[in-house]
Amino acid sequence: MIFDIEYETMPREALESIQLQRLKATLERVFSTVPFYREKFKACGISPYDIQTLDDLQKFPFTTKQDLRDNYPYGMFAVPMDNVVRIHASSGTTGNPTVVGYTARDINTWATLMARALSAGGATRGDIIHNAYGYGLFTGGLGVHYGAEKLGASVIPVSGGNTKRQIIIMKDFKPTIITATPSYTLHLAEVAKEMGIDFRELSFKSGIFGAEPWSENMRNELEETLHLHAIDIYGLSEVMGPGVAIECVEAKKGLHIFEDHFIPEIINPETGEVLPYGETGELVFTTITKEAFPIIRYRTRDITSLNREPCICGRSHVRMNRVSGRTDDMLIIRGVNVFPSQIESVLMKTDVIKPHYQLVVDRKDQLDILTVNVEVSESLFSDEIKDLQNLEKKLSSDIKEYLGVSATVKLVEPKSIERSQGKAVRVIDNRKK
Ligand code: DLL
Repeated sequence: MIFDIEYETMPREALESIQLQRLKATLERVFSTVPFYREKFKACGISPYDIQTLDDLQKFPFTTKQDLRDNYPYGMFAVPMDNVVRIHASSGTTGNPTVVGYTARDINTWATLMARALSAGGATRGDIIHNAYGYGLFTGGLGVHYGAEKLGASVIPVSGGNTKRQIIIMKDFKPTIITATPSYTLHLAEVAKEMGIDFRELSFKSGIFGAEPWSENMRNELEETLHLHAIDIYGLSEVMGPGVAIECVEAKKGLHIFEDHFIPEIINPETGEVLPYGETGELVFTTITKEAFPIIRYRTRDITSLNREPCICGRSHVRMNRVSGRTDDMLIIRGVNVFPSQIESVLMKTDVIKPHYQLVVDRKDQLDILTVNVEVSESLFSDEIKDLQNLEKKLSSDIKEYLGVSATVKLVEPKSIERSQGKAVRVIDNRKK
């Protein structure tokens, strides 16, 4: 179902005219209210009043995570704190967290976009949504929550953790939609099994999975194991939170970006050059309706490409392909670029492999050593050592063949890799220690 038929199916020309008008207003506002933008625009010799076409946006400078950290905590806010009704922050492993704010109108916009997103993923007012994204400074829990209420669905604000209780709730409350990270959902399924409950017999019809990269092969695994439509949802706190883009249940092929609120660009991460439609590079966003925390040409570090082909669902908004990884997650192993999700794709081609894996990188005698620890099914692990060794060799050679990188694959006991309640930790890079 399309939640907002007018905006979501708007013909390109009308959409671009709205984008231009909103973009101008946003640029003018940040110029007059945020010293950071004013100084940056002046240093580049550009004025928001010069903008004539959408392409003129390319003349404006990028904003980076470092800029947000430098202006910690509230330096990039475009409204007085009196008007801010909510604050979120991303933890970040290094440096200051990034802090974002919302006015009451921003919260309403976000709820509407999340209602659109949930609808695109198959939810209706009749659904019961088991929301296992974490509630708190992370945007996942509250973002989905407000959207579910806006849609008129019933939301169970279960948050992450307390896994056994979640299974009982799923059995008794009969939710029809689950919202969680894909990795935590697999953990839920695993714990359900231990408790003698088959996920496939629960009442789920869709799972709205995001907040971390996951592969197409992982989708197949999720759909088979859980017996539901596995839908990819994307977002980031700096731009809003979840609901910046989502796949439609009809096509499940690329995520529609809500272009009446966000302008996407793809750039070459090394040179900053804007790339044509279809090419792969770093995703950059400009928000055009946000009040408290507008952001101009934000470099997300996420790698993807854009697709303008019409979609069978009728939405006119551009689609971004599945995010394959982040520029800062990319491992360089003896000069070869590798994303964890590419390794995941190779591993998941084999039936006996469970989707729990971790990459460990070490450096010995100036050489990078990549070890892939991956769990196998219970039955296989109790099989003969020789079978395990053969499978390890086969997986190593598949990784070499598909990705051109040498890796030692180690099959490990089921449940030996630590489970996360939110975003999975896929890489341990000991070179950085
Ligand atoms: O992860 C917001 C979110 C919550 C999205 C729930 C979807 C569902 P942050 O914590 O700020 O916000 O992290 C944003 O997570 O730049 C991507 O690198 C990654 N990410 C988010 N969604 C996806 C996805 C939330 N579907 C960062 N596929 C982003 C791949 C994703 N990566």
